Amino acid sequence: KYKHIFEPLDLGFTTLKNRILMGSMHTGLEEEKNGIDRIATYYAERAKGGVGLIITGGIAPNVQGWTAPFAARMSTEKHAVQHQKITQAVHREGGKICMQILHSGRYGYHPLNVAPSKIKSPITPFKPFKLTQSGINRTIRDFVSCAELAKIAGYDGVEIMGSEGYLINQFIAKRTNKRTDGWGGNYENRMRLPIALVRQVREAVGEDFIIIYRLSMLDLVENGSSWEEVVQLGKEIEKAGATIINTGIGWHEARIPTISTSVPRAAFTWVTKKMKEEIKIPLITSNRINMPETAEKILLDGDADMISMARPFLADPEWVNKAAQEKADEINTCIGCNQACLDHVFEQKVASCLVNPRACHETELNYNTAKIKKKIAVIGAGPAGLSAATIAAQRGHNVTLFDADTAVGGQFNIAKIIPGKEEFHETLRYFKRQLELHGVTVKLNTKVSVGDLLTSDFDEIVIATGIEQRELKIEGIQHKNVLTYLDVLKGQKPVGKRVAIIGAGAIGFDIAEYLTHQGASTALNIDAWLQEWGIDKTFKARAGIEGQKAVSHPSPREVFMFKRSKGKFGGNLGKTTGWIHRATLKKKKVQFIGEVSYTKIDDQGLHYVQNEEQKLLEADTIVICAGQIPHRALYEPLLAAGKKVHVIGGADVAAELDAKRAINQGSRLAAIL
Ligand code: MDE
Ligand code: FAD
Ligand code: SF4
Repeated sequence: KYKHIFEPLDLGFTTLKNRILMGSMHTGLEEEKNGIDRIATYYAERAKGGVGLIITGGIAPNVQGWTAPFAARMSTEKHAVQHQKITQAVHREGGKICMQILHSGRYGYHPLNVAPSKIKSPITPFKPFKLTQSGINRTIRDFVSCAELAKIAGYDGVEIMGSEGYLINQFIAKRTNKRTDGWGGNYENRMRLPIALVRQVREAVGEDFIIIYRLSMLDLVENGSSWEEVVQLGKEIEKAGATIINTGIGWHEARIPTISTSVPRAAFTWVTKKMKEEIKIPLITSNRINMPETAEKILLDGDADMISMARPFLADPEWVNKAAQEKADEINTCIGCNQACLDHVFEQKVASCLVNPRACHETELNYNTAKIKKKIAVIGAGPAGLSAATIAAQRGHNVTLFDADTAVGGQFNIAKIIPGKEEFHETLRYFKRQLELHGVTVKLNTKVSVGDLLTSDFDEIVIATGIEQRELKIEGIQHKNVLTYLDVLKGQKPVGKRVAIIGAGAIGFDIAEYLTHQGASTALNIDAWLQEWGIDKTFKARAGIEGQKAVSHPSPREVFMFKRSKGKFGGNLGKTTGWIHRATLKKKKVQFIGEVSYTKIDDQGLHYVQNEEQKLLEADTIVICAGQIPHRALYEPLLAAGKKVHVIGGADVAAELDAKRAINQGSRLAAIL
């Protein structure tokens, strides 16, 4: 079925067994105690899962190139010997692995960082030192030595990170390179560094070593490269001896989303396709590709020679084997949420995956066959209950899953309605298939009571009953114009033309996106999405954006968001996605009204106080998104009656967007039941 995915790629001196690349991801394990052992297990599991080639997370060639203080670096033989554990583990499983060399330049989150010019990035607090000419020569030597050490470490090759706005990009773009010497000024000078790096690395490592160059094909920042410049560099990189060119889209400081869930699947493969007209060596495409159908179509259409997927391998190490066996419906799909992966990494925590808590925790979290087979009841089929039930059953237990609703999924059935959150359907599909595969008995439309459980003969009871909405005490809260977010999303109650949202947490933001949107979600339509973010598809605009106007569909209603606290709206949203939600609502002209206290709601609308001044927002609908509390009425009585009972997910701790915690807790409990 996926003929193109499984066609080997002959590189001359070596052959990759299929067209799937596990893209580079820094996981934070690199810097952990026992990190090398943990990372070796993590990569080996992906190699065993059938992936054609793995690229490691970025490893710095020297201290200045660190992403953060004491980040992983390959600059001594000792480092190389340590990494042999990783390469041996991958090779034992029949895999291949390249090491990414990443010099972060001014993105380095530390005071020793360097760049072509002394200009601070908007997303880091540290102003870089300007590299001197001899500093540049030393940097090149460090890259070369890093590649040689990677070879000693047993890697099959290296990837030179030339995208995402890191050091190499900083040299190439006028935005960050204001030098007047031989490394700045005209384009020939600005692209000297990457060409020198590829050429000198090739000379040092010989012919039978993979060199991938990650080329920033669309910078998505002002004063980035034009398409002609990108092509010119691509050709030079090919000449300098690269084996493969990988696609990079957008700098980290770009204010256009490139990998989050609201980005349509395969939204940027048209860029790689265009480059294929210019370059003879194999090209890899990337960004928001997460299922075999999408990958196969890209290859079939000739947009690229290989597909890079990174996060999908956190979500499911067996992705490739499942595709090979035509079991795509068993793939645990990456939903692009960033909640446990990129958000963790940018907060300098070890990465994992919302849908697969084992990711990067392979040495400590395992689902071994249970020694004693038990009869287990799981009450509530939201993400917490689903993960607990499926893993317990996978381990051999006899599991019954109850839910009061007509379908499994809990709040995910509501989340999937939000435009840009369509991927949540995949998680539901995955769990439904797991329920079948592991023979869980599912009892829907069944509201379970304490009495039911007291008289039952279950060995263990897992309470995963989710949340209740927090009640707000405002005069007039019972007014007919007041709705809760559940009335709107689940009840589909009609909403007026002028809406006040009370509460600006994550659900408030989701509701605002839902209410300001009409028609099909742009997350399902690449052209509409590109227009919404002002990205030029004709390759005329510099960096894909200069001079472009973002055109979003106007909102069908006026929306006003209120919160009581001080500070930035959406300040508690995910680190790598919060800005996207803020930008989206600004495009829809949502107004943010903070530091208020609510007085009352009546026929006129919402009365509130701001800056000690009494104010009125004339609104025809007021939507309450004022938080949640755990719904766990079953727990205490069962505990008191001496039952073996556990509570997980929202029923344990109610925090707004916390499927990460729910699935993690459900999985970890099921692992030890
Ligand atoms: P923030 O709140 O968005 O920004 C802070 C303030 O700066 C302003 N800002 C800007 N102003 C002008 N021009 C700009 N371009 C610009 N950018 C930001 C903001 O408006 C804001 O000002 P305010 O509104 O408050 O007045 O967020 P932050 O600074 O806390 O964090 C920013 C992020 C780094 C999280 C971020 O921007 C990120 O979300 N960008 C997108 C990243 C992305 O999705 N990239 C796609 C690929 S990911 C990848 O390739 C690998 C990443 C992992 C690397 S390691 C790589 C190798 O393996 C992680 C290394 C981490 C080391 C610390
Ligand atoms: P729930 O999903 O609430 O499931 C509880 C289940 O228990 C329900 O199906 C209910 O019917 C059932 N139940 C309750 N009582 C009984 C009973 N007595 N008998 C039988 N069944 C019972 N989280 C994220 O991490 N990222 C997001 O992007 C995200 N977006 C969201 C968007 C929206 C609009 C909403 C509403 C939520 C979102 N969430 C998100 C939150 C996430 O869905 C919850 O954290 C998660 O669903 C909690 O899982 P749970 O299994 O604990 O509870
Ligand atoms: Fe994908 Fe979310 Fe898992 Fe990251 S945490 S790998 S984005 S599903």
